[in-house]
Amino acid sequence: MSYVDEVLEKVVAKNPAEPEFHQAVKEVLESLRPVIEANEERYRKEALLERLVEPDRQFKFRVPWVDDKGQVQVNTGYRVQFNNSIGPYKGGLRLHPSVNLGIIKFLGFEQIFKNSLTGLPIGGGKGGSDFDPKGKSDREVMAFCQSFMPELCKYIGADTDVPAGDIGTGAREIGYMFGQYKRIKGLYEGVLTGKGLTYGGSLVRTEATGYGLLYLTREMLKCNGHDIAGKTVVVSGAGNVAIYAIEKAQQMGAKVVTCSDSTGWVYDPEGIDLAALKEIKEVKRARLTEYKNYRPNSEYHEGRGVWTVKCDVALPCATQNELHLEDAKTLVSNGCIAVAEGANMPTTMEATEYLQKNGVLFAPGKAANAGGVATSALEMSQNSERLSWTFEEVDSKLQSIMVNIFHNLDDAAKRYGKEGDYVAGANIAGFEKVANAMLAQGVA
Ligand code: NDP
Ligand code: 2IT
Repeated sequence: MSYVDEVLEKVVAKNPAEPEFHQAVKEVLESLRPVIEANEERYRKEALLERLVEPDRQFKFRVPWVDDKGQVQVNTGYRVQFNNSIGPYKGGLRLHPSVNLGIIKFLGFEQIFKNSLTGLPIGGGKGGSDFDPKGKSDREVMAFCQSFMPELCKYIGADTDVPAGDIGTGAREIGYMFGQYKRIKGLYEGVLTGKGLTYGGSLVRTEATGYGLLYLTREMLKCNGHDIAGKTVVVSGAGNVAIYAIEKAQQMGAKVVTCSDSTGWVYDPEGIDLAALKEIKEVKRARLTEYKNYRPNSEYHEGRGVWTVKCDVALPCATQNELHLEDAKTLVSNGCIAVAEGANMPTTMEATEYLQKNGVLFAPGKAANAGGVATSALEMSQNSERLSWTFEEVDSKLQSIMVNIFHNLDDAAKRYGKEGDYVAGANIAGFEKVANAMLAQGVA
């Protein structure tokens, strides 16, 4: 049996009931086959793949807190420190009722390669909780965050592990967590990124994932003879990534006609009204059903459906496995030319393969959404030198990082005879740096 197949089998056997983790490992290892085959003897002897798929350590802990009725609630907290061979662990905290160890492990595993692709010195980690911030008062969210941190703070630090936002964790949650870390440790350090601008945050971090997604998408389109200006774009999600992807797409002259949340989706043929969307989601924390009050000519539909809308470019920006094979078929038959993942692993493997086979340009999340974590690393740099850079300075660094990422994965794909396969390119380019560092640092 090939080394890759052997390791894939072991991952499933050793980590039962973690389907998302299996999926993430399978996608990466499948596309690394040519690299592994070229170095099989050495990698086997070094157990390089076994070491790569086993987190350095994982923490699971109780998070008790008191709700507004005086009732004690209990959630589960997680932090998985996956690989720190190229820098301190770095990755977000997801707060969503669906969170379990397998989901955090898939996200942490993806983060290793994503962080490597940024070219910055950050390792892979991820954490979160099954706590649902939706519908909770600010006081309840603070109570949760203040109970989450006393345990989490034992494992993190500016030079060891630096968490940030993800689904359900935005500036409000990061603020409460930072305040609690500071109280417990008595340390004012860059232990979290995505902080507010008055206490060590970086300009552009809020916008970074969505903006970065568009910088990479524009480069991918340009290198394949297309211009983002004038394109019709469909976006899923209505959170941090989706909102700033829509903003940048509009600034680039594209027309974005959809967005969605977990209850339904909006089709606005004249183009999404960004000010209305920001007010609904960022200020009121309300449902998309409200969008029609601002835009009477738009349509609201329950359930999922953004991929049925005719488009040139599709940007999944909500969550994992939200774009299925059937959706991919619809996109292809509607003439879609490019899909770029703002979310982590939003496209199933079958859908990805179908899109690629049918000539759709496909940018995987670990490359396309790397602008968020890259700007987090820029926030870490600013915290270390105790300075703040201007918006223009951070934004221009973000642009070069995203353009570089695209060319790195394009080149890596070409080196292995897989021109245009950006999934393979991203996995190979991300892996090479981490593998070199692991081998250089000995058995660890
Ligand atoms: P937010 O919490 O800000 O927004 C998430 C959006 O996706 C919301 O509109 C939410 O709807 C929707 N959503 C979440 N879960 C589901 C679900 N199970 N089914 C349907 N819709 C869902 O999160 P972000 O925008 O930060 O994150 C979105 C994606 O981008 C995630 O995959 C995340 O891992 C990834 N990502 C985020 C980065 C960041 O910097 N924030 C960086 C790189 C990747 P509702 O509000 O109704 O739940
Ligand atoms: O998935 C991701 O890259 C993030 N949620 C951002 C992580 C970070 O550390 O900024």
